[in-house]
Amino acid sequence: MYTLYYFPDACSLATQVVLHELDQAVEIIDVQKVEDFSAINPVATVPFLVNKETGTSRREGAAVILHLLNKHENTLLPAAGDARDQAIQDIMFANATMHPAYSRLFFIAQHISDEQTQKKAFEVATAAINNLWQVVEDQLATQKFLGGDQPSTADIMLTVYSRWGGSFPVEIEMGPNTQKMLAAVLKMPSFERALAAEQKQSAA
Ligand SMILES: N[C@@H](CCC(=O)N[C@@H](CS)C(=O)NCC(=O)O)C(=O)O
Repeated sequence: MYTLYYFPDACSLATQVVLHELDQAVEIIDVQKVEDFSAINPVATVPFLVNKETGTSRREGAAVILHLLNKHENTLLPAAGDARDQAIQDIMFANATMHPAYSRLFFIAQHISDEQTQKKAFEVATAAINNLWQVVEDQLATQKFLGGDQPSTADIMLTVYSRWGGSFPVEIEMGPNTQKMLAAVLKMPSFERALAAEQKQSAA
């Protein structure tokens, strides 16, 4: 049994989806309802995962997900060889390259108030994001998902980030292969369940 600290619609949503894929029980806690989250996680970022049986905790999205995939039997991460290396590369691409590219949008909206400077910054950040989605599009030219025929962890992570662009005055461009991949991941029962759980918590 796990406790997952999350922020609605944030990258922690991917961790919750993975937990459902692994059939692991999870209680989710919205950090906005926690009085002093930095006392629990000094870095104050989500996802933050606590194993309720051992009391041990994990932070950093990619490390949290790899910890879960190494611990619980699954088909999301190939067991060995080149396929496993590629899957880990895809996870790191999502977490350490695409996520920070989107994070710039949040930073610009929060910290750049001059209209012209903000517009220019959004343009530069959007071009970088679109370039990364083109990399995804090219990788999906010969396969439905980044890992092959079935959704991989990286597909789940990218789908979570793809939902963020709508909150900003930017035109994010995704190719047809990417759009099909995202639509398929959005329909996964584990993804729908994770979204519903967050919505239920927010309403409570
Ligand atoms: N390197 C961290 C970054 C995670 C991250 O930026 N999470 C965002 C939500 S998507 C967050 O917690 N932001 C709040 C903050 O940075 O204070 C990870 O991969 O877990």
